[in-house]
Amino acid sequence: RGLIQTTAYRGSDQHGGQKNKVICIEGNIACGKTTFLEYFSRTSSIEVLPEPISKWRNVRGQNPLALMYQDPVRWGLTLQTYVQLTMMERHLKSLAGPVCMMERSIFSAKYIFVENLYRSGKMPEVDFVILTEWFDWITTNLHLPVDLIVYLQTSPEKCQERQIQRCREEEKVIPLDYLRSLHQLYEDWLVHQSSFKLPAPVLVIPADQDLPEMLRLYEENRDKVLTSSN
Ligand code: DCP
Repeated sequence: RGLIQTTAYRGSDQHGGQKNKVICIEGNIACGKTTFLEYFSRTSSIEVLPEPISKWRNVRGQNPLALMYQDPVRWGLTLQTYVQLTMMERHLKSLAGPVCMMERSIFSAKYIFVENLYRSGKMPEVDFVILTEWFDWITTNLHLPVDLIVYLQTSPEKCQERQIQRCREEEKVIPLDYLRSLHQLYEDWLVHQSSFKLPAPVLVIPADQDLPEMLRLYEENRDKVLTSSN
């Protein structure tokens, strides 16, 4: 415990005692998180940590993301255990720079994806309980601060359109109902704020528009994104 606390503490005190800012970008599958992160990494001097999806598609030659989509009951725990580990790593890394933006968080991994597998009957209770034990231990014993959540709010139909367009092999089996369930969980958590504890204040940006309009909206929200976390 001492070692873990020292590591997290050292990270958060690297900038002359100034607190680091951590901004998490949240939203449904294919809502445009990557575009948002790219835009801010191009136009400001913040550090950006994209979602570790390449690791989820290839860990020592294994593809737990594809396995989970093929058979969620069998492989949901496998993928989500690894997602939880890689997100925890990202949170600890986020403490190394003065302002850091990261794609999703350990919180949405648990409150949205694990929760959805469990509620839809695709994750056995024992798997859910074990993931919950891990999550509770991590969030109780490690310091994983978040200063702002940016929620890119899309309709499930728009996400499906974008997800079909980008044509990621593993995702070809995703039905609209899956995107609808994730959407509902996101709305309950970040908009109605009626399900799980929020780790930080939320800024909602509507994100159904085409790219030029989205870039305009990002620019319009630049100050809110970069300063509301102060
Ligand atoms: N995923 C999952 N469980 C998690 C997190 C993600 O099953 N806890 C899955 C959902 C997607 C893939 O991993 O199939 C990652 O896709 P995202 O939509 O999160 O990332 P993108 O880069 O595609 O997002 P965007 O299109 O918004 O940039």
